[in-house]
Amino acid sequence: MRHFSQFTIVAALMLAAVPALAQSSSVQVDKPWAQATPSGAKTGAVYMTINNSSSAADRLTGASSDVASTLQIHEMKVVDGVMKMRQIPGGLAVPANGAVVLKPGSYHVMLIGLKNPLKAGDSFPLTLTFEKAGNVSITVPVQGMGAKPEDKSNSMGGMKMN
Ligand SMILES: [Cu+2]
Repeated sequence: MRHFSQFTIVAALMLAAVPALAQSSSVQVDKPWAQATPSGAKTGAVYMTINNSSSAADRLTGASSDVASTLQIHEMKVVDGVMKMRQIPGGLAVPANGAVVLKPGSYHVMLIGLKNPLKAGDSFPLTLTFEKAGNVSITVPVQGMGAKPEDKSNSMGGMKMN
């Protein structure tokens, strides 16, 4: 029955591949982190790298988390010599087969109306909403004030898909 057993192995391999396909998403979030905030602070910021493995561009249109009353997608720009930040109209573009980096002094997810200060060593859940990829839930670790993300070796931060 050699022929039959070879078929069985092939069928088993095909079945094993199904769960992996079901969980794949075009958007993956790498190294999310938030900066610790001083006590009394009402705002904070979240940074990350968003990778898009799809051949179609996507767009980060919103975010939600229990740690703050409002979350906005912001950019920072120097206008007339002054660093200003504003909400990005229509959301943040994530290029096809590319990535966008959210980092201090640039793009970030703004936490407005923080309920408690963000303490280094803590982490909190956050859900990102993409135009095409839908909701992506991540866990955001909080790093000390002045922390550089390159110095830390945070893993995927407990990423999972909705
Ligand atoms: Cu901001």
